[in-house]
Amino acid sequence: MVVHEDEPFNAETARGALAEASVTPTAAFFARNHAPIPVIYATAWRLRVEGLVGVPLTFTLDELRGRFAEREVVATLQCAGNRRKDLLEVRDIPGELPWGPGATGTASWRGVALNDVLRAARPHDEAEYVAFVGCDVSDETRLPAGYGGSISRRKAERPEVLLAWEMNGEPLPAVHGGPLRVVVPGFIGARSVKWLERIELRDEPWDGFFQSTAYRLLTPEASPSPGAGVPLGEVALNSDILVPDDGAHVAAGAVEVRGYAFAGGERRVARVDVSTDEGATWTQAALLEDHGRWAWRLWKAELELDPGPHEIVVRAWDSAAASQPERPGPLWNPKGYVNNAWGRVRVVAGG
Ligand SMILES: Nc1nc2c(c(=O)[nH]1)N[C@H]1C(S)=C(S)[C@@H](COP(=O)(O)O)O[C@H]1N2
Ligand SMILES: [Mo]
Repeated sequence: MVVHEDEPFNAETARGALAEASVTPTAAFFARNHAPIPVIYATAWRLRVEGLVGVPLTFTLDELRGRFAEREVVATLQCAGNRRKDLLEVRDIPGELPWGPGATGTASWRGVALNDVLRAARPHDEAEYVAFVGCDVSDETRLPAGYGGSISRRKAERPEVLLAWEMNGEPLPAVHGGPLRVVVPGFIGARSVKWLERIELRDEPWDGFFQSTAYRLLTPEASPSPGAGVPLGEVALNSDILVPDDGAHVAAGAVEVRGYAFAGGERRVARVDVSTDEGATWTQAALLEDHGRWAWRLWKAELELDPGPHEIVVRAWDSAAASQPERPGPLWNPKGYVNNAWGRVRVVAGG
């Protein structure tokens, strides 16, 4: 892993490790934390469901497991700051971590459908948003409030949105939100709130820092403030090259190129192309294992490289026939979110 910060712990998966399996091993899975990992005593932990509901509820983990049907979803999590590094080359973004392409990963998550729990609480009609609040407190907010975020009730009621206590068949590790986290497939990682303690049904989006001020897309000249810009939800279609590594020396001749492509929201990855001539000509990649609509696709392609330096680029297409912008420059924004430009690595082929 590439560790960006020890406290709070922030680390991404190295390119090569990410390419090894289409379900990322838990030990290699990126960690994005805005605050120190909270210490939670499982026996004292409770989940509360409240706000605009007819029946406020409180659960222990055993009660949650005993009362609702268990479900499993293979889903990709991706931080909105993934690949910020390329945006930083355009202009500095003080105070934000320089994520490469490894602030993403795919796991199988097991838990209960959020919707089953919501139904038990009988939400009022005007409850249009579902907010999630964890128990970690970040210095960034300058307020004694836990990390939180919200999604629309429409998304919250979909069967893929889980309250998960298991990751890749093991109890959810503390660093990934154990004992319980939300998993919102297709949405930016920030909405998959870890160390979940409270679900609040609301007639407005969550008003905490990480919904109102952070994780919003601003124009280059705007500055982050509550309500400014567009709140991020669905992940934008993106792809990158994982093998060979950026800066690698490879043998000239046939070179295997591998990477990922992820279409957020409800879209699917339809096609992936790679190029060694800046997109003048493209070679179509083969899509590997399909883990269903909420997971990325790893892909591979074979390219012929003459001796000398090369830049390999990748672009994906989604099921709505959308593709990716060529350059990160026009995507620059003050917090450095959503770099969905073509993936690029520079390699040197040896004769
Ligand atoms: N309580 C809490 N939940 C959180 C965060 C956090 O700092 N605190 N970080 C969010 C962000 S920005 C991302 S990208 C994902 C990362 O999940 P992971 O650390 O399991 O990879 O968790 C989200 N949930
Ligand atoms: Mo994130």
